[in-house]
Amino acid sequence: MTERYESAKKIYASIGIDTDAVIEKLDSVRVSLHCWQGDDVSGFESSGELSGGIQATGNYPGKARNAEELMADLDKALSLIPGAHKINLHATYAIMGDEKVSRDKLLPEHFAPWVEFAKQRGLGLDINPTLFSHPLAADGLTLSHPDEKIRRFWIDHCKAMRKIGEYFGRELGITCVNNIWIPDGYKDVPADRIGPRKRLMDALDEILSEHIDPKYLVDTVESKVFGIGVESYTVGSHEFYMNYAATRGCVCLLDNGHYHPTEVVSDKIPSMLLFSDKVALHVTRGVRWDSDHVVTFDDELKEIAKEIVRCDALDRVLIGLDYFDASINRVAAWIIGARNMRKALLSAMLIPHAQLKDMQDSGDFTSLLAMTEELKLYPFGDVWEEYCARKGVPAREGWLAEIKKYEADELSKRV
Ligand code: RNT
Ligand code: ZN
Repeated sequence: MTERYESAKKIYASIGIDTDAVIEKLDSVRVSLHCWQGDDVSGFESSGELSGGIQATGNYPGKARNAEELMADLDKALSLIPGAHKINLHATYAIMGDEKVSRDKLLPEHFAPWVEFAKQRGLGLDINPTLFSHPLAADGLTLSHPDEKIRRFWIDHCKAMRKIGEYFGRELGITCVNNIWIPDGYKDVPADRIGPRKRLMDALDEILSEHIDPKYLVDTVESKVFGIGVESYTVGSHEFYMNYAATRGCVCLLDNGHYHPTEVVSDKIPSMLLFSDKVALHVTRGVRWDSDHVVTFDDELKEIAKEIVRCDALDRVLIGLDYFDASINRVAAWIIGARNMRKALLSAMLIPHAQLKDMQDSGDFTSLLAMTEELKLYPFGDVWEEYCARKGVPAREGWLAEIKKYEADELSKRV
C-alpha cells in the first residue's frame, strides 16, 4: 500500500467509507464495451456506408479491418482497463469466412469465435440486431416499414439475433443483453404518426413472442429523439418504448445522447427503477447533438453513476458504452471512455450517501451543499491509483505510452 492510499483510506474512513470494500465492489461491476468503437461501426459485411442517421467522423489511421484486428485491439484495450467486462457486439460482426449469410439467417455458429474469445478472457457478450447499413434499410424504415416484405426481413433478423443472444448467455453463464434499436423515422412532418408505431409494436410483439430463459437473455429497447435525416419524427420514441417495455416485460435502454439537450438520464434512472426490475444504459457524450463523442469524466457521467449507486442498483442497471470517434486513436478512445465510466462508479461509491440523504430529509440543505462541494476534493485519485495497482493496470496516463507503442508497432501498418 502506498502512503497516499493509506492516507486516503483514513480520510474516507472518517466519513464512514471503507475504501477496500469499495475497490472490491467496483471491480465486480461489469461494463459492456461496445465493439463498434474499434472500426467506426463498419462491421465485417463490407456493406458500404454507415446508415441509419448515425455518423462516425474522422479518418485517424489504423482502424480494425477484420475480426482478427478488432480482437487484437480489444485485447490491447482490455489490458489497460481495470474491472469486469462484457463485449457488446452487433449482428454485422458475425464471422463468416467465404459464405455470405443474410442477416435474417444468422446462426450461433457465426459467432462461435466471439464466444471462444469471451470464454478465454472471462468476458460476457451482449448483442444487437443491426437494422441499418443495409439495402433493406435504405428507406430509413425497418420494423415500421409499410411494406410487409421489408418488415418480415427485419423481424426474422431480430428473431435470429435473440437465439444468438441466448447462445451467448448459455455458453458463458453471463446473461446477454439483446438491444433493439431501429433508425426508423421521417425527415419531414409525417401525415400518420400512429401507423408506423402500431407496425413497430406488432413487429416487436412477434419478435419477443418466443420465450427465452431470462437467465440467458434480456431484451432491451432503445428510444431516440431524432437522427440525421429523420429530424421530424422518430417511430421508436421514448414514450413509445417506455410504455412498450412496461406492458411487455422487456427493459428500457436509455442512451444519454437520445434526449433533448437539457433532459438528463441521471434523473430518469430512479424513476425507471421504481417501476421496472432493470434499466439498461448506453453511456455516451453528445456534443450539441447525439454526436457520440468519447465519454469524459464530466458532471452528468458522475451523476449517472451516483444514481446507480445511491439506488443500490448496481445489479439492476445494465451499463453499456456507446460512442464512436474516428478522429483519434480508436483503442485509446475505448480506454478513455471505459476508464472514465469506472472512475465515475468509484467516485459515486466514495460518497456517504446515507449521511447526505439525512441532511436532505431533515431539511439541512446548508450542510448538504457544503458537504457535496467539499467531497469533490477528497482524495479520490489516490483510491483510483490503488485500484489500478491492484489490477496491474497503469494508473494515471501510464497506459498512453503503451498505446503509442501499439500504434507504432501495429496500427500504423494497417494501410
Ligand atoms: C444510435 C444508437 C445505437 C447505435 C449502436 C451502434 O443512435 O445509439 O445504440 O449507436 O447500436
Ligand atoms: Zn445507443
